Amino acid sequence: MGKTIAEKIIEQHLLSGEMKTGEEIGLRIDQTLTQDATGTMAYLEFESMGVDQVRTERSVAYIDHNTLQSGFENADDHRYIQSVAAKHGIWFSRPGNGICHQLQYERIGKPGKTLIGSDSHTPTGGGLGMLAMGAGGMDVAVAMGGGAYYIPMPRLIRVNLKNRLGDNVSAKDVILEVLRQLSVKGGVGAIVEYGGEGIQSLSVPERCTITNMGAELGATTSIFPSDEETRKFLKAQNREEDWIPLSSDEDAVYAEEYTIDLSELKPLAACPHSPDNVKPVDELKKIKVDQIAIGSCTNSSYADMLKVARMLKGKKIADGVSLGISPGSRQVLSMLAECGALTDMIDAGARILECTCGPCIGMGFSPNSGGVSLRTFNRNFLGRSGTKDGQVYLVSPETAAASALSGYITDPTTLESVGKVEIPEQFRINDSGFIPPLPPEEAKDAEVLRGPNIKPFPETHPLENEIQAEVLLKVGDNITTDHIMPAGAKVLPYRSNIPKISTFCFGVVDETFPERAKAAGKGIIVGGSNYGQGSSREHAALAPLYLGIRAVIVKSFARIHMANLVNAGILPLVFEDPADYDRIRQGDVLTLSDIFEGLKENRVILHAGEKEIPLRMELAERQKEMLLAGGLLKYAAATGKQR
Ligand code: MIC
Ligand code: SF4
Repeated sequence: MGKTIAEKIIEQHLLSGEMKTGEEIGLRIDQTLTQDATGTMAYLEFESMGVDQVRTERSVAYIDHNTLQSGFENADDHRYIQSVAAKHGIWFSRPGNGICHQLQYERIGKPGKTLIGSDSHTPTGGGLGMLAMGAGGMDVAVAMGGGAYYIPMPRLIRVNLKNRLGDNVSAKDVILEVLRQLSVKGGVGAIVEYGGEGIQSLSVPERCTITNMGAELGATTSIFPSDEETRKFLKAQNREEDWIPLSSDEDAVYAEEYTIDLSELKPLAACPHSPDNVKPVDELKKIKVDQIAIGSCTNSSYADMLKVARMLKGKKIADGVSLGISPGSRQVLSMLAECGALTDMIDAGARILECTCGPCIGMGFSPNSGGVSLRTFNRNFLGRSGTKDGQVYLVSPETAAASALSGYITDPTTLESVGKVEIPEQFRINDSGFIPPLPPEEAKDAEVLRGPNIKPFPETHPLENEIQAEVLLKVGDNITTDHIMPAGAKVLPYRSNIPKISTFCFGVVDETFPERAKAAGKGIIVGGSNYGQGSSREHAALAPLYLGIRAVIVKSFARIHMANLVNAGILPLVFEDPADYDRIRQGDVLTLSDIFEGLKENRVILHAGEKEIPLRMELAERQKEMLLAGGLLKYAAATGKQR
């Protein structure tokens, strides 16, 4: 039987398990990445493992999220990450060098390799033909130490692309269409592979827009073949030797198949507050826009920026609009400067922001109250922009630029075509933003620099046979990690300070939660389906852990968040009958007894007063051992195994 692209890469990296859908497999990891907001924790965890030098082919620590530095906290964290990276064989990417995913595919990623990153948009690398996945910081720490990365073997979804995109229609519209069809849950437990003759017309950066936002499908990852387009891109980055051909076999078998005719696509927008709330831009044209942000790891490539510059050239943005543009990397910014496109943007009235995540994670440039903000980003969850009632629409760079000119949401196909932007023959290469690690002999004596904002890892608890606790919070479906552990300029500086950051836990849902939880000392959270979707931030598990949460009971979990709960020693449980969700109220005292017996069958009975409710566990044997030990770090210390 023929193989899919993902199966070929998995087979070559398989350390344990069988490639049967749903069964746990362990993978050898070639490359890792961290960013600063998740990196401090990941490196503290890595240090606790006592490994001198990373055992991957390449590990990179990027600084791109927490770059505001409105106090000592972020600067201290950057200094800590730089020093810990130098000591342990990890490359360091300076603040200002660019956004991790953009840089990774420009300068580091290689087709056919495995990559995990402590960021949910790590699948961006799939546009280059990598098997690239988002993971919790602890899992990345383990992979840096040479340990396997474990996932349930995904099912394979194939998306066939036909024909070519029309004028001013964009790769972003392709992924918005996939989201419209599949929803934010449609990719859970799956890898999405793209194929068909339509892919030939998509450049690597365009493919990376699609794989990047595949994270919003809940997918484990997304991947494109590595073909002549890939070779062309790597050659223009002076890295042709990193190219290998990679494609699926003719008779490869997929669990689901979809076809999208690129020539029929129209500009689309994801409306507030979910990336799958997709509507044609044409239907939104009466909406007045306050703010526009162009950039993020989804749409900040040179080609994206050039299209925007072409649309803005010689024109002026509408008076009521504030336009912020953040190029994805120093390479993109310097090329825009060199060709004059930057001047076209500035002259049209754009504010040029740093080459960082910036507004995407509420690090400045928040909209006015109730303001409509059009963003070329990937997430529009409630409150993520930093303005709780901000109305964020996710659109293509073309739609963003067209709307900046008119002041209303505008269909860019009604304007003159910006034409196709081809990959340049040669990108501008300047790797001075990457700092290599110290040679191992020098590294031994190198000091790791820690600031006062770095607090110890919270205490975890070995799983007990009985948990009796109150439901401290009951939430609905599609709760994101932005609900659980909000980000933004006020909160992000405390990513290495769990006691402090936990005071913001569930802030957008119920501001009283942290105090109530702390007072109760022990508690349970109840949630709906797709609980924990979105970011990979393990803080969404570590803050509840610190606040005393022992179990989370939901209709279904998002993959990375469930792994993070187990790593933190919190018991994740799923209603056998989703209707039982309605039988529990916030404030109920619940008892889970005979948990050890239950672990054997992955099943436990919940007692809520007179009611008995059957719950399922979706735990691999390894995860059960981890819970019994009190989380991954304790498990690793006790067993001497990294996993
Ligand atoms: C995000 O886009 O939500 C983030 C910020 O990049 C997160 C990581 C984090 O919370 O630090 C992610 O996607 O994993
Ligand atoms: Fe940064 Fe936004 Fe991408 Fe997350 S989604 S990595 S915050 S640009």
